[in-house]
Amino acid sequence: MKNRICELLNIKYPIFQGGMAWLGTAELASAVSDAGGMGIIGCGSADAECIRKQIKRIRELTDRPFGVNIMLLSPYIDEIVDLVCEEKVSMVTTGAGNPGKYMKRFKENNIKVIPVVPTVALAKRMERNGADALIIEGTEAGGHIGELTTICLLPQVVDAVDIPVIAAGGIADGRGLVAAMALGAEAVQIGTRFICSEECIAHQKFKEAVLKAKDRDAIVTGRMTGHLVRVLSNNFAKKLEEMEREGKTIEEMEEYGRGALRAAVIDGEIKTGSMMAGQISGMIRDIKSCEEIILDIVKEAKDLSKNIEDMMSF
Ligand code: TUI
Repeated sequence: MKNRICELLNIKYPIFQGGMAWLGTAELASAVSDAGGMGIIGCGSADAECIRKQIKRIRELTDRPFGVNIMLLSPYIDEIVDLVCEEKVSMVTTGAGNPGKYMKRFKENNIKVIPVVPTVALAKRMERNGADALIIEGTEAGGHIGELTTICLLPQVVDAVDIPVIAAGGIADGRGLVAAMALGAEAVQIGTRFICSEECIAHQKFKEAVLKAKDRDAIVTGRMTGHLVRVLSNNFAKKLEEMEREGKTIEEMEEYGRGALRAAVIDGEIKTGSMMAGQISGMIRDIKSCEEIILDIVKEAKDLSKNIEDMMSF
């Protein structure tokens, strides 16, 4: 049996790096691609000129395939879509919305499209619209999230579509890769683990906050407004909760949150900034190179699948 994701994208290992805003830089993405995975430049809310530079830089750094993650709530969404078409990027992933209205343009420009979907309904719709594969992201993930867990959403989407599915949310090691594959995924996408990589430009204080986090420290904000965002608990998260209790408007909370992600992850303001990270933070103990992270995951997964075969000899 061949792996359709590795074939589709011409990569060695079925491991994507999540397209994290501010952190999905050319340096991080090229390190992941060079190690045989799929490096992804994260646009977040950056403008097209900034992302054009990142694309130019990654092409200088590596000859391997890479992708661009388009955050659909970006104020620069139209110029980012123009940019990836102009630059003939080979693959885009999309997040935080429905990319339906851009599908035709992506396809006309030969761009493979892999939307992140949080539900079975959107997965089916994206398959009908011409998506090449899907990323299902469970609520374990960091940042902007849906309600369903990876373990429940993944097999339901796998059963509902014929295109390959990539699992995201709560995966950071070989056990996670094997589990995802057992549930029908053909690849995994990993974000939080790559924050704690040597090549990630995250502020040392943010990396240390991820390393220090325990199982229950990555909490969800925005339950009342329905705009769920998972962050490591701190004064910023508590203030948002308080604003929700006080019935502040979404606009007021957005205003409070503006600039908070950059403050935490780049400037190291770990008390007052937004430390987006997944539930798996509690399991991450060290900083390694992207190559080490990927090779460790692959080795652990291969060893584990042999052990499972033995355990199944009943
Ligand atoms: O996009 C993410 N995670 C993110 S994006 C981000 S930065 C940000 N900046 C400003 C505002 C909001 C976020 C931080 N983390 N993950 C992928 C993802 N996509 N999670 C959930 C979704 C999603 C949600 C709804 C995808 C599609 C969708 O469709 C709704 C619809 O229109 O049907």
